[in-house]
Amino acid sequence: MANLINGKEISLRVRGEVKAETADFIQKTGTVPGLAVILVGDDPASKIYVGNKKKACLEVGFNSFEHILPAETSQADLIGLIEKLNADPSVHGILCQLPLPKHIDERAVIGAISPKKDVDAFHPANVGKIMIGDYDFLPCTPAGVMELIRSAGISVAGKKCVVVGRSNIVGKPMAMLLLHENGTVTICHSKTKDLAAECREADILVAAVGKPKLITADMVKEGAVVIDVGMNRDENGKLCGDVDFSAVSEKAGFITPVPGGVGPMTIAMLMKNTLTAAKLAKNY
Ligand code: L34
Repeated sequence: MANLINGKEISLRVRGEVKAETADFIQKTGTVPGLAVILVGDDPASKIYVGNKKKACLEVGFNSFEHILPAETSQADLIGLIEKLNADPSVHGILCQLPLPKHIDERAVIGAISPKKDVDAFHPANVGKIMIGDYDFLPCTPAGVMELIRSAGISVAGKKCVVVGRSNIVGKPMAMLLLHENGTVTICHSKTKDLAAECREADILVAAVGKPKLITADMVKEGAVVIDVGMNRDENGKLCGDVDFSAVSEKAGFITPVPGGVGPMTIAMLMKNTLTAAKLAKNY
């Protein structure tokens, strides 16, 4: 039976550290870190994630500014709001929850956020900085995965790492962070010839596709570290990841659950990035 990597517990520890540092920062600068979160439309899952972000802000001592806009909001109005937030000194971090409605160009919106307030690290300037290893922010989900691996006492150096999924927000930056820690990294995707064979080579397997039970026990090496980034609903509406948890946990050495794995870490890392943004704004 695999060791469970408990994201809920680890995220609690990280948020506790951010809370203590925030109290110190406020005392020394008189500035309260502020995070603005924009949600366009009423996707039920996004509403839960945004709600969890607000709760975390209040818990660590940040100001939380929520902007809930109707699904019909125009791209120009959304970018107008972002420009206002860029200029607002009480806002240190800006996050526009994805996905956006189809009529809005995600790239244009991400590009409108000031790189200094881009606590998702999705802006091309920040993506480029990550690529060369000289960055202020790391994207929250991949950074959360690295923290889970570190907290479990697992070293990445020299390990075979397989990332399944190549999205700009998880798969690609995930591969880069594992590479920075000296992993030997393979990225798999829908055109990969033999996904099962690639996965079986992995000492560290990260699944970030969005397909329930894509990763089955036969695709996992005995004793491997399995990180499940998937956030899906199964046929009964129950939350599940990309990994067939019950079967894979018999074979893996370490495994993360869904819920209570990567999700809470994404939010903890967002808190860390927001504090970093506030420090940068204050030259602290
Ligand atoms: N801009 N858009 C932007 N930044 C992000 O970092 C995100 N992401 C992803 C979706 N869109 C985004 C998130 O916030 C995914 N994501 C996210 C955040 C939190 C949780 C899941 C996904 C989370 O709190 N998960 C809980 C369960 C929540 C539930 O009950 O549904 C967990 O324990 O996994």
